[in-house]
Amino acid sequence: MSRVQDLFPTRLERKLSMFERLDPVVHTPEQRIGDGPLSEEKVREFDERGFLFFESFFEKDEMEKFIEELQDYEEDEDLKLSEGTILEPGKEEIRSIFGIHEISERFDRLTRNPQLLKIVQQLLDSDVYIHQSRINYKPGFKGKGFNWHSDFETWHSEDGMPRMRCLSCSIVMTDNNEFNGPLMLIPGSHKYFIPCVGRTPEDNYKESLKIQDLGVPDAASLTRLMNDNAIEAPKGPAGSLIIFECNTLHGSNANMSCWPRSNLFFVYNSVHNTLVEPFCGNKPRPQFLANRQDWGPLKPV
Ligand code: 6CS
Ligand code: FE
Repeated sequence: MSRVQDLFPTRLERKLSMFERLDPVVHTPEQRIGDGPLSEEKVREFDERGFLFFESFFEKDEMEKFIEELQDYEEDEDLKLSEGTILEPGKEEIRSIFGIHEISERFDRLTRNPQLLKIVQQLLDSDVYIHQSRINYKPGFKGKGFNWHSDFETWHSEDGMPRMRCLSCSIVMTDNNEFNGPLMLIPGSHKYFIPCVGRTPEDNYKESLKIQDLGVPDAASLTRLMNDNAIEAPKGPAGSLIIFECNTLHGSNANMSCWPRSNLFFVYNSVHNTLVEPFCGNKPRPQFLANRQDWGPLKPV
């Protein structure tokens, strides 16, 4: 069986230097970049920096019902035992719930918010479907951090995502401040692919979703990009929105405050970028991590 060519080799035995990305960031042709809710200026900012921040994209009180639902999940012992729920190392608090849009009608409807969909389509220039959804709870005092990484490096290697035509919408469910481990991003880092060293063991996700050791860029590459572009940590009230490109380097610190930093993540993939066999050579990851069953274009509610 002919395999799709692997343009982004990673999880290697030997280090390969970073190289410039091969795909456009904004897939919409220049003459049509203004066709959508984002101004041309905002589209160019996404192209240049690899993320956008919208304070109070949704009103704080719109988040109330979502927060109540998340609090119910924290008390749901069955849900805590399901494979799509990842606990913090101490095995008490929930770290992440994957496939949240398949568990909850309310969250599913939110994936099809008309304004959000139009923005995503304006950037990817295509219909989209949900590759992955998750809520990262990051509870007060107990929420551990996430090492620097490119989501695309994992989704290409472990899920067989061919190209960079995918982005994440992260909706801030509880106020993100400088103390409770806000998402940190390196502006401009999406323009480079950093091959990572280390072969991927089968069922790697059982470890990587707690502490990611594989697919973490080397310190020299991170240092170069941080010195070139600094680090930014968008902060804002519940309802704020961060849109970041699938290859933008991001991570976050542990939550040392008493306030939870619960962020929702919807990953929108172009219907022209559907998954093939994982490039790392392992068996495909479970459906709650990488959607292989429903690639139909999302329609607004
Ligand atoms: O393996 C994954 O798909 C997950 N890992 C991280 C650290 N970010 C993306 C995604 O949630
Ligand atoms: Fe990530």
